[in-house]
Amino acid sequence: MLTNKEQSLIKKEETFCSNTYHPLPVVLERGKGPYVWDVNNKKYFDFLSAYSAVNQGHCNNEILDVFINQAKKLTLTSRAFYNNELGSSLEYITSVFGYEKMLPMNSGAEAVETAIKICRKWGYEIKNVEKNKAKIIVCNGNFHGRTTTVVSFSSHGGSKDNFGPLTKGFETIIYNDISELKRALEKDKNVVGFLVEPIQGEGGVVVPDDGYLKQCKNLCDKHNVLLIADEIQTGVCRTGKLLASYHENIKPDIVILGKALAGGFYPVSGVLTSKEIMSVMKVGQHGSTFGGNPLACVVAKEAIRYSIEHNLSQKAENLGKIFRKYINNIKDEISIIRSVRGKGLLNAIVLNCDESSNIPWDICLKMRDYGLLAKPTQGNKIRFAPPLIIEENQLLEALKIIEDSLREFD
Ligand code: IF1
Repeated sequence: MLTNKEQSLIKKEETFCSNTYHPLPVVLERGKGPYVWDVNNKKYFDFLSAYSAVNQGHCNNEILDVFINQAKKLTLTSRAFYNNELGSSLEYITSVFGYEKMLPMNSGAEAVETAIKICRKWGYEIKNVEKNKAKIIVCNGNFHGRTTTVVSFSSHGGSKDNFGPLTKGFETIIYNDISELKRALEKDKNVVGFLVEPIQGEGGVVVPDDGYLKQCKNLCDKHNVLLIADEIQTGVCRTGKLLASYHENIKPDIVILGKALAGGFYPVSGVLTSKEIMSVMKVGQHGSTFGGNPLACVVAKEAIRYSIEHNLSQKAENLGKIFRKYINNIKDEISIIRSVRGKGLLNAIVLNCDESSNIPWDICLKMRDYGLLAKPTQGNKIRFAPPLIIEENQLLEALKIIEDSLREFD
């Protein structure tokens, strides 16, 4: 039961905000580490982490210090002037990820848009594709954001219907089927890029077969096509490596980062690539008022430094194994569990119910009552993605809540 306070806050949000979401009924007020508290001071494990944006934990102290110090000094200059933080922050971030250049933006969708622009321009100016013929291959079940161009190649009707006319120049292939990519590359010499998520998040945590990305990279190289990895959700240690691409030892031509790049303090995104590819972008051809501002720069630098120094990749790798093993162990006793899948701490439990069932939602309500927040995705799946700073004993406590909740739906 919701308290009067919660009901009135929910009502206010529904009245004054656009109604494009269906939130779980819980009203949050503060967070620390892996926990959030609601307006009644009830504590929860946060197993969504703002869709993997708070990998470093809520209100991370070390990022907070940097954030406050910079906020007192200088927050925004625009790129009309130089600022003292942009160069050194990008020097650090590019060196950590092994790229030469970064184009800083704010939201994830903007960075995807930016990568598409860079890729197309590279196609015309370096690959010499005929004017206005450049094509980018994308995957069925993708999620890359909400802008008009990005929804143009979404496979999800609700994200694109009645937002047309849509942007042309994209072809959708089946994810995790290398023969599809091979066919698409062989049939059209105007392909300039392949945009792919190393693990599909919104697709329901779809982990491709081992070797898929590696084969994609080889095919792209063979056809002189840029492999663009959308690591907005999978990047920054979430899947057990700094980038999910590292699981297959590949270096995408372009990497897109967002979300945890700034630990939840600030919207910071960016496109990483080589000097050669980035060189197609010239003065006046792209920009953003906020992109590359000094506050964003120091926060991103600190968020990455923190993630590396605290070995969040290794933590995600180890704890992810514990998570999947625990669920696999109880799977046979609890018939509502069909399977568990994921990498690192990006996991989903697939439920034995159909995609239109209310059971996933009801399980999330039950977990909420027991003190854990997560949300259904793609009908019959629930995504579990806690902050990576969660301790093993905390994870075991959370797993008990998940188990107890699932048992009630057996
Ligand atoms: C919503 C999902 C997650 C992303 C990838 C780009 C973006 C996202 C791989 C765009 C954003 C979000 C946004 C949020 C829901 C959400 C989501 F459920 F839809 F799939 F995370 F799992 N590439 N993902 O996952 O980044 O512009 O939002 O900063 O739009 O409702 P953004």
